[in-house]
Amino acid sequence: MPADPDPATALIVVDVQNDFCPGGALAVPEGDAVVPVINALARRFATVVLTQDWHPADHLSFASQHPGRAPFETVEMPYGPQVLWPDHCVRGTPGAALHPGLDIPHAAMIQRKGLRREVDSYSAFLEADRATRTGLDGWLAARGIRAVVVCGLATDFCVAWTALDARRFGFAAGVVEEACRAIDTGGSLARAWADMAAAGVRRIARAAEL
Ligand code: VGL
Ligand code: ZN
Repeated sequence: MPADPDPATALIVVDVQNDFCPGGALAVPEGDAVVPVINALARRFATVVLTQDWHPADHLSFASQHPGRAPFETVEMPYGPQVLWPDHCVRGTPGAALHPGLDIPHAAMIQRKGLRREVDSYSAFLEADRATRTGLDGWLAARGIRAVVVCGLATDFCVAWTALDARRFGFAAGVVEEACRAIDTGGSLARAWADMAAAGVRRIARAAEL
């Protein structure tokens, strides 16, 4: 059994929600396969944060809000390019609920994101306008956290953006590959790993290597 990460390292479990799992509105291939891996991983961390994609029903990241557009197309928003998605993780719906197999009773908080109609938020730290902070950076810093390990769904969107922003806010960051699954649209997965490498995010193939 590998040694536990030191207490200044937190685990961030990103968007392990029904809509990102098989049968969900924006199903990530094998998305539910991360659940047992993450349950075991979380037991090694004193500080665990969960995130939850939590959109209003008319969120502007939904293709349904853009007549003539289809899911996985890209549009220009005031803050830059935005991939359009199927309606997903509508706040309060079963699809937005955390996967029922997730078993992390000691998780300290749930960071919801994507609440404002006009602005998406892949990152748990900073919305897509790149200006609005969720407050997670301060929450972690106030608890003496200096490093984060990120896992969950999807590798190439919310996991990657969260890990990149962790670096931006001065945390050491790693991503556990076997505890993630990707959407991989338009080359997004390769780009995400390249961006993370450039930002100094550690790529950890297996939890046992932590
Ligand atoms: C996500 C697309 C849209 C994610 C969330 O959790 O990676 N991807 N909303
Ligand atoms: Zn979303």
